[in-house]
Amino acid sequence: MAIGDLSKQHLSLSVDGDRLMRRINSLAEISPIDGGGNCRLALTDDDKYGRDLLISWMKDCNLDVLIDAIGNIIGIWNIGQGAPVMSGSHIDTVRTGGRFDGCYGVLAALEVIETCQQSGIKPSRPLAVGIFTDEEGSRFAPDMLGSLVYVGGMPLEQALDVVAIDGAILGEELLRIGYAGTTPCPGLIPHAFVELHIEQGPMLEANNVRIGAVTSVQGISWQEVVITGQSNHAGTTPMSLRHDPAYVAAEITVFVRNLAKQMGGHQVCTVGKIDIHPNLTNVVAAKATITLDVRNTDEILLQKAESQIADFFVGLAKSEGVKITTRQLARFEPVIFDERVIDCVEQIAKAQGNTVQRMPSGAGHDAQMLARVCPSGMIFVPSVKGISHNPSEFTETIDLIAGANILLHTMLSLTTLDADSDN
Ligand code: HGY
Ligand code: MN
Ligand code: MN
Repeated sequence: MAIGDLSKQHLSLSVDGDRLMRRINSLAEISPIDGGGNCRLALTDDDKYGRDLLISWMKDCNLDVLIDAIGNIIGIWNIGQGAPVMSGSHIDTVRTGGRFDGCYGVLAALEVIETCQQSGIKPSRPLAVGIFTDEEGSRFAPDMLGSLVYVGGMPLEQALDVVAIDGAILGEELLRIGYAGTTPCPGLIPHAFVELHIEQGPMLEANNVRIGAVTSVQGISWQEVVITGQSNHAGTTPMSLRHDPAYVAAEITVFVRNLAKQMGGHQVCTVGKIDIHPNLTNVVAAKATITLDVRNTDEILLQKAESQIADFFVGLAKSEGVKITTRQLARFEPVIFDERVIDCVEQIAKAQGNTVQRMPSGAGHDAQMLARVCPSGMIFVPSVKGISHNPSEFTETIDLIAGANILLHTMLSLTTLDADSDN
């Protein structure tokens, strides 16, 4: 897709970088943690305070604000006709999050709309910014839960019944923080969707490239694995008589790491959580609960990894005399973005004098859900040292503003995207 006429007419138009940075830093003052990041787990009070702040900024821009039944917030500048061009992301964080993951994309989208409003531009379509509930999935699995419900990928009732890692019920938490909205799910289908996000990986920095025109999002498989053995005395129980879940958890952790190394390519495997019970020095554990995060850009290879892990569990349960049960927490196939959106991002990035490369996303994003219902894509800016899901997550201001300007012109271009033209 070529750069849209509206964008061409206003190529000199750019965002107010100071205003964008002020908002990123103001939002980061809610639930700060050491190291400059945030802990704003989905549907906690801190998430509510962040939501409240964003809605106040949306209202300052005279947006129509909708809150849907899963708590997604959609701010719409109702100009022009038809379905909106939408951008957005999330403001919930992992427990040790940075200030840019998700928040940058939401605030850049708001900045784009405010810039257009102030410039007197009259897009032919509404422009919208979405804040999707529980993108991280850290508290309520799966990740991208809000955008999944938004596009009809999970029934609302099923989502409202999800139990958090702390035992809370999602629907009750929505009511408690006052974000059980009345707008129905699935939501308004955008004309097109584009998400701006930090890369959260090392590729752009390593290649000394400023912008990523994201081509796809890799497949994601999350499992909770519960290992039940026999609790016993650490001093009296001979090694040959043990059925030790802590040991089995360690074996699984080593196995999945070696599997990823052996498969190579984009294969990644992570044991992020290990809970041992009773978690005492002189007690052979009764139970261990771990989580597996397994990803690959190739669905067949992802399935291969999953089946090798399942086979390993069968052998291990037998040899160690333990019971291993699994629960799927998330399973999303790889998603390919719309060629026209990728093309548009790439052309605009170049037209604005940036280095740009096409690349897959290692992280999951709300855009991968919106891609189920409309032409979608993503724009990446570099993460310093490739670090994210870590309070020290950082992106240079010049890159943040460059990304926002590409978002501005991509959204304007997408207002003239012919939905019927070939992808
Ligand atoms: O898990 C992910 O990739 C995203 O951060 N939710
Ligand atoms: Mn994110
Ligand atoms: Mn994240």
